[in-house]
Amino acid sequence: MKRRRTAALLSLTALIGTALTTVPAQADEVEQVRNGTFDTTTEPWWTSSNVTAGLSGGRLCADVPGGTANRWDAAVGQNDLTLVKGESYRFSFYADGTPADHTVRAIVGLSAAPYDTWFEVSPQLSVSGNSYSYTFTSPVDTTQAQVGFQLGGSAEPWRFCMDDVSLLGGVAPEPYEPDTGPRVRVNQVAYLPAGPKNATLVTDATQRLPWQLKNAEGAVVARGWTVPRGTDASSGQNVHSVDFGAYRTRGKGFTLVADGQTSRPFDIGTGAYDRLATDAAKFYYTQRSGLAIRDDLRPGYGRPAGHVGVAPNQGDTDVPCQPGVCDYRLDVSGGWYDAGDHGKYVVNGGISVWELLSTYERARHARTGEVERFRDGTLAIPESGNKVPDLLDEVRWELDFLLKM
Ligand SMILES: [Ca+2]
Ligand SMILES: [Ca+2]
Repeated sequence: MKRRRTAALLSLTALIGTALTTVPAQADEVEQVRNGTFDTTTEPWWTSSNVTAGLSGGRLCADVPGGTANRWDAAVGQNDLTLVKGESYRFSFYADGTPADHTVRAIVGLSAAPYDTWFEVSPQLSVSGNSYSYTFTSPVDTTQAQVGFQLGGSAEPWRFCMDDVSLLGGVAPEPYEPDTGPRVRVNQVAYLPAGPKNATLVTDATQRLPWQLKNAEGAVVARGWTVPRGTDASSGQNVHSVDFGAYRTRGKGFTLVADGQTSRPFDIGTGAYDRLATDAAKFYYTQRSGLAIRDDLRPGYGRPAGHVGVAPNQGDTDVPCQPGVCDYRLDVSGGWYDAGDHGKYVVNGGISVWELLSTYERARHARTGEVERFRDGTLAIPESGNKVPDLLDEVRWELDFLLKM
């Protein structure tokens, strides 16, 4: 037995030796960025004409004006970098922003029209600063590459600082390893006390395994056996299911333990979904076109009015027909955006109007309806306080648009 193990070890060593000698020689890591450390100068970095940049504490700091529309309306960058197709690069930099929570769009792209972008990230910056590092593979051969830091799109002026900007060639790509959490997958929002309670265990095991449900103090409150289910077609993983629906006690911070893994904590209770209907109804206000969205009503989502005949959005107040179909023009401002692409559709909007009006009708007339949930003042919209139920105010915004079409 001992001799056989020794033989196995020897052959493994031989295999490793073979593998090491066949790894291709790696290209040298070469720095592509010039003066990324800003020791004595900001040369050869450029700025857009509306940005003032200078040295500050060994960093490049840029004062960015407020009131620009697009990310690329204010920028700092360096041109004339060389990229080799198929080569991997590590793009890294330090950055900070004042006040907090501004984002920078950092790109590697073409410095001339059509300004192709080959790599981009948009980290949110802190006042105290962070270091960022990414790898990507160049899809092109070029001597006209640019490293750019796009700073525009802010209503308010702010200050951006960066240091240790690096674009290192010849770097092996880092394998992508997503963090999918513990292999015991649960509903992390909450389970309803009287409802079904299912979880999934990702495992190589083919036979059933024991599971334990623990409360927040770590005490086992229920136990059972998993049910092997084979390979899940969509994920390609071998899975077992866990059914702990018989446990109906409310509480916070439960965990499910199986196969040596502990799930993320979860709750069993009724409160987790109470806000869902109201939050869903409040969503429509943020989609309104032709109206400034108030940040005091939707913190973090405030923005100027869109599509009111003002640059950069020229449309909606004087829209011609498709040529050859009709010859009139319409003011079709207002309504709800269908999605982030700012499309507005009669069919999609009509379905939404119908659903919201049905919701209101059901709340008024159904035996389990709660009309108070949509009364005036419930949705935090500009019409809250006008003595009209807020759900009807919101529907009216789209109905007025539909009548213009
Ligand atoms: Ca420096
Ligand atoms: Ca109202």
